[in-house]
Amino acid sequence: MHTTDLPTYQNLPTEDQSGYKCSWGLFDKDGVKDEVGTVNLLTPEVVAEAAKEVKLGKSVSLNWGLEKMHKPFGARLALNHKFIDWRQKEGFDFYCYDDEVNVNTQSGSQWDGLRHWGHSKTGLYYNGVHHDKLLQSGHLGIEQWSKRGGIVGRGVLLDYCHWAEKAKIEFNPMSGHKITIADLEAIAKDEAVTLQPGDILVVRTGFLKWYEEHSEELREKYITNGKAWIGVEGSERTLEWLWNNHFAAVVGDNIGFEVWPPTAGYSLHDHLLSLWGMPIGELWDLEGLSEQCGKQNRWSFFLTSAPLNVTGGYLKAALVDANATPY
Ligand code: UVW
Repeated sequence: MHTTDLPTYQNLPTEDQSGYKCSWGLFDKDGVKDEVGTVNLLTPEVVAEAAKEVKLGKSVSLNWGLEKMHKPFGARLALNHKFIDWRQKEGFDFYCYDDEVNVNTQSGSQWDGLRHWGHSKTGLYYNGVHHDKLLQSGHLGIEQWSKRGGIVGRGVLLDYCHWAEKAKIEFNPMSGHKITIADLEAIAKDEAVTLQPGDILVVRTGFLKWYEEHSEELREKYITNGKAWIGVEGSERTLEWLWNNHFAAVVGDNIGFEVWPPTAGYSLHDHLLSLWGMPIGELWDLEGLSEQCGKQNRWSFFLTSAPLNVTGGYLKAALVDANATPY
């Protein structure tokens, strides 16, 4: 479906059980249920247009070090990294090491896939698959995004952290500090960017910067055992704005993109992942990108990402190998 054919937020159908606006069925084709959600908006035309963002050909990695989050929130597994020395193996005389990595994919830069989150009230995942049937169904596996060529398009960085510092707005990333749509609109104006349908919205909150600048003790207090983080506010206005801009995906440098704890009824995970099929990128390293965009005073770029290619199964989310090419 082309973005011009999409209904406005007000005209989206209402999902029967949750009572909320929902995109299920919009991207179905020839009677086949859609598996990739708003990634459908990354059409060849949108990608070709996005490639025009490349001016100088310099790229910035958005992939935070896998080993960085030492003690993740919610007792999620941190990186366990093993080296395999082939010299120790019987019958081989290579000089060679392999790596084995074991990690909860939510503990680092990742996309929340459509199998990660069902609606809190109904247990329904994108396009109506129930939690209890999901793993047997084979639907909504992260590999579907790989099959269509990964996630590639025009990224736009709305740099809240940079803007707030400039405007002398004090905020604590380890609190339920809400980034509102009025803030995001003010930032877009300040950066002189015009949002386009099919854009990948990238919001730098300052969460990851805080992490890098604080001790293990404070990280443990406010993240491992934390209860509140900075993020985008959940509200009717937020839903309307995110949908009506027809973003293909959203990304943050924080744990959940949205503020935590979420506002009752307005969990963006519920609405974006379950009701719209919109990927949420989390814990992306936006520090280098912010620096480069600031230097050039140019806040849009060509963004490529290769989600972890593992077929359905029990996978909740994808590691991300993402780069932005702002120059
Ligand atoms: C939160 O924990 C807020 O989100 P996720 O499960 O996507 O990390």
